[in-house]
Amino acid sequence: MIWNKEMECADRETMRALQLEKLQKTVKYAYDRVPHYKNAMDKAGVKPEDIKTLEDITKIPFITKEDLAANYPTGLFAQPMSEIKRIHASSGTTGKPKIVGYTQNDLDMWGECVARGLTMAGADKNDIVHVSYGYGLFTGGLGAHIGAETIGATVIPMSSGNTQKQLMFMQDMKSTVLCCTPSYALTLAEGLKKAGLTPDDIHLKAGVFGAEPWTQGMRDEIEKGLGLRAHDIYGLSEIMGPGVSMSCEYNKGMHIQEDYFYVEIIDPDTLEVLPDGEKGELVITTIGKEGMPLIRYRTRDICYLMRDKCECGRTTVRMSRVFGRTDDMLIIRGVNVFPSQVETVIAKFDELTMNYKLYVGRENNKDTFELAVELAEGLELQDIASVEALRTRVDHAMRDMLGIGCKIRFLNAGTLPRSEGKAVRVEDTRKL
Ligand code: DLL
Repeated sequence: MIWNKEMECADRETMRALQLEKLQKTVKYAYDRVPHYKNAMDKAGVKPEDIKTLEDITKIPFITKEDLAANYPTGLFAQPMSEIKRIHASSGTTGKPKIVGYTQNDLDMWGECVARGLTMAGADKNDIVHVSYGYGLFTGGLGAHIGAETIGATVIPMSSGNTQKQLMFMQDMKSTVLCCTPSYALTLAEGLKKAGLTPDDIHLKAGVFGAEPWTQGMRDEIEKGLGLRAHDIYGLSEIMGPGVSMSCEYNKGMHIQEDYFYVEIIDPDTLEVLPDGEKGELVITTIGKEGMPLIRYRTRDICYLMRDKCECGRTTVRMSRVFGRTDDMLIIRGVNVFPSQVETVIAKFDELTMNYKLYVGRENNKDTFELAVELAEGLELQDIASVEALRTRVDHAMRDMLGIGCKIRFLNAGTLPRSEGKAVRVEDTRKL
């Protein structure tokens, strides 16, 4: 168990003083060692000594995905390769991957962050942590792994895929904590049911799910299907991987590891910093990373911050769940649509499963928008009267949520491909 009360329960002034000290160090370190920061700060007319308060961070320009691409592969590294002990990379949808380098201290810090998260899930050395995130360049597998090792748990490095084997190990090895994407957790729950088993036949007590947006509806379904308490874990390769933040047992947003990450929320259009509670783009500054420090990294993830007291006793700022990414947002017939809004609608219908896909295209100069969703077991497409009545209700609910209608295609249960990692929810042929 790793609950670092000194950091996680610090009072505001103490935490802010620590953050300022670490921020000042980071800015100077990056300015002195990484040409990108020197150039960007010189251009903005700001020197490391100008950072006198935490708010002075706004004087420093943002760093973006595009800057990472321009410095591919290792141009943002602040240490020679002899000090870089691990490389991870995020695939990205286009172009070259984003390469990230970790020093030994960075890896230790990562272990500590994930360990704090696993502790929020109630895990300790007596637990069997079943890691079904993919291992490899993706940070999910090895990130969960390092955290589980740090708390001294028994780790099962399953990686993703082969659902039947996963379930066999889960039963035979009595796994107690499951780490995977929420969409793969659903696939596992479905596999369990198909095998004629119930949550009572396995031993999971908690799940640590992240790497993709998910809704409360999906959480309810996973908790029921696997008989565990689901926790949300957030992170991104560029910054570290999983463990930047994680939800505790009260499920009121994710506690950010503030002694390692300074966060801001900005309006993605005006780039102004927004107050707590307002939804915008999350911007993260690493205050303690050596291999590849990032100052004011625009994550593209949309969420808001909360600072009210959490019953668990941790005083760290919390981020809401991620509603989507600015670049996941679809603009259909001029209306902004996030897949998570569609998921919220689907979750309201017992007749539907959470297996869905959105198809967006263009015909005769007009956007087309279709939702394909599987019917729950017991309801068949042949049952025309009930299916048509359902279609009308789903159509109304979609219009209420999104402000635009869509074509609805129902599928029999089990038709759509199942996710083993991050689910692919959208096929937008307009971009092709
Ligand atoms: O997905 C790191 C990770 C692995 C996080 C395992 C949690 C668990 P990337 O592949 O670089 O890294 O993708 C990062 O995934 O910017 C978000 O858009 C999304 N994401 C990550 N965690 C969550 C979450 C890993 N809990 C991108 N909720 C991020 C919603 C998430 N979206």
